[in-house]
Amino acid sequence: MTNSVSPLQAARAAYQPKLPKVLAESGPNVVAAEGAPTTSVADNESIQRLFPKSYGLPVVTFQAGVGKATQALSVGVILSGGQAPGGHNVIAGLYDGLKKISPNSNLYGFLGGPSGLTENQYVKFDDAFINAYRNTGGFDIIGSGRTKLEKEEQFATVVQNCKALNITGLVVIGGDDSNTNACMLAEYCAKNNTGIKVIGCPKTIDGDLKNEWIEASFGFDTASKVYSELIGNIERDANSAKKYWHFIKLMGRSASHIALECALQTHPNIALISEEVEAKKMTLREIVEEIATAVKKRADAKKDFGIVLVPEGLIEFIPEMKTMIAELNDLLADPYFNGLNDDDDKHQFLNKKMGAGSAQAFNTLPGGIQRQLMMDRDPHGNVQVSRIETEKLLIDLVGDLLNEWKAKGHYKGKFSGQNHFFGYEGRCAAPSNFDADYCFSLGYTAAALLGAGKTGYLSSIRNLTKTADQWVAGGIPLTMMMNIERRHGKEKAVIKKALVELDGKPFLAFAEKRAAWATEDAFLYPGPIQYFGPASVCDRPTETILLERS
Ligand code: FBP
Repeated sequence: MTNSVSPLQAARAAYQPKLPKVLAESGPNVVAAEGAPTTSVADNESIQRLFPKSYGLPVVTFQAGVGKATQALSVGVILSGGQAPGGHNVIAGLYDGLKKISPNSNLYGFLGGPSGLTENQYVKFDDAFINAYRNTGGFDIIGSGRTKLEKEEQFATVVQNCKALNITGLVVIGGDDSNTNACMLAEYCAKNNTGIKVIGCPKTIDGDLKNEWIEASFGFDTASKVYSELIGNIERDANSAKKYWHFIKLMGRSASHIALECALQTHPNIALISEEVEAKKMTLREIVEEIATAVKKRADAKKDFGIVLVPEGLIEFIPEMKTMIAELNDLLADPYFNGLNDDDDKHQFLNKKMGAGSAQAFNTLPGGIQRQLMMDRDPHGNVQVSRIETEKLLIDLVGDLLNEWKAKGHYKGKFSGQNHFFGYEGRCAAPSNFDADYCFSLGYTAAALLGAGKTGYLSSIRNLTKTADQWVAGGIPLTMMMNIERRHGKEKAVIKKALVELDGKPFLAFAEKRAAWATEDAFLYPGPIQYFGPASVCDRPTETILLERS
C-alpha cells in the first residue's frame, strides 16, 4: 500500500492530543469515584424493568490515585452510524490507554460497524496501524455501518465471537441509536454473566447526544466549523454578486444544533430552527410567508440577495408534516405496502389509509418530495432526511408566493434561488484541535472505564470550555439518558435526543440578533479551521458550548 499523505496530514500526524490532567499525569489506572445511584430521564419504571442490571448505576468521576486495572485487557471496538470527525482519535486514545494499562493488552477493530461484530470481521491493531490514522478525519480505519444490534440471537453471536478472541470489553463509538444498542448489549452481557463489559462513546455531528453530563458529541465542533467556513464564503459571494438568494440545507437529522451553531458563526439573513417551527405550530405556508416577507423587505431596500439556513430535519417538525410522517412510517412498515411495486398503487394505498389531514398534507407536496418521503427508512426507523430536498421545495414555494405578490403589485424585486446541501462535506474533515483532543480523551477514558471494570457507561469528558488539562473524565450510566419513544410503530426504550432548547442561551443569543441580520448585511466570515497558530483561534470551541457552559 502506498502511503501518500498531504503536507498538512504529515504535519498533523505529529500533533499530540491533550488529555485531562488526571489522565495525563496518572494514566488510565486511576481511582473511579462513584456518585449516588441514578435514574433515567423519564419513564423510570419501564427503563428499570427493561434494564434491571444496568439501571441506577452511579456516575463515575476519575480522580488521581491508583485504580484496580492490573491486567492486560483484550478489547473490541466498532464505529457505528454516520461519520464524525475525530473517530480515529477515539480509537487511538483507546489503544494508548489499553497499552498503558499493560503493553500486552490487545485492541481489535470490528469492520463495517455493528455487522462486523456479528459477522466476525475484524483487524488487530498495532502501533504502525494506529499511527497512520492519528489526528485524521474519516472512519476508514475500520469503516462504519448502521446495522441495528438489538436481537438476543445477535447478542449471542457477538458474545461467541468475542469469547473466541478472549475479548472482555467492547467499545461502541456511536450516536443515540447506537448507544441505545450498546446499553442493550451491556444488559444482555451482564444478565448472562458473559464477563464482557460494554462502554459507549458519544459520536454524532448532529450534536444531539448531550445532556447535563455529556456536554457535546464529538464531530459537532469540526463539522459545524467546516459548514460555517463554506457559508461564510457563500455570504461573501452573495454580497459581491448581489443577485442570488442562497438556500443552504445543513445536516442534522432531527435537531437543529448545526443550523443554529452555523447561524451564530456566520450571521445569515434567515436561519430556520425546526424546534421553534414545532413550538409555534407553524405550517409550511407560514414558513414560506415568513421567508418571502424577509425577501420582500430586502428587495424594498434594493437587496435582491441573501442567505437562508435550513435544518435538514425541518420537514419532520412542521406539525402537519410530522403527523403525516408518523402515519407514513407505520404504513411503510405494512407488508402489504412493501409488496406494491407501482408508485400509483402505493399512492392509492396511502391515501386510503392515512387520516384526512395527513393525506391533505401529503398531497400538497410536489411529486418529487412525496417520492423522497416514501423512500426506505434507515435501520433505526428514521426518515432519511438527507435525501429530502427541503431547500429546493422552499425555493419553489417562496418563488411562487413572490410571483403572486408581484402580480398584485406588492413585490417589485427579483428572486433567484440557489440551493446547497452541506452534510457529507464536513463529516470526515480533519478534526479540529477541540475534536482531536476531546476524541483522544474519550477513547483513553473508555480504556480507564474498562480497566475499572465498568459496563453500561458512556465515556464522558466534562468542563469542555476550559483548557484540556482542566477537563473532567469519567463515565455516565447509559440508562440515565433513556426514555420510551415510538419507533417503527412500536414503543421502545431509547436514549433521549437533545433538541435545541428555545429557552437555552444559544437560541436566545440568536433570537436577539436575527431581526437585524435579516435586513442588514451582518455576515461573518469565519474562514477555515486552523490547526496551527494562537490558541484563541485554534482551540476555540463552538459558540453553542461556550454559551451553554460558560
Ligand atoms: P449519526 O446520527 O449516525 O451520527 O448520523 C448523522 C447524519 O450525518 C445525519 O446528520 C444525516 O441525516 C445522516 O447521518 C445521513 O445518513 P447517511 O450517512 O446514511 O446518509
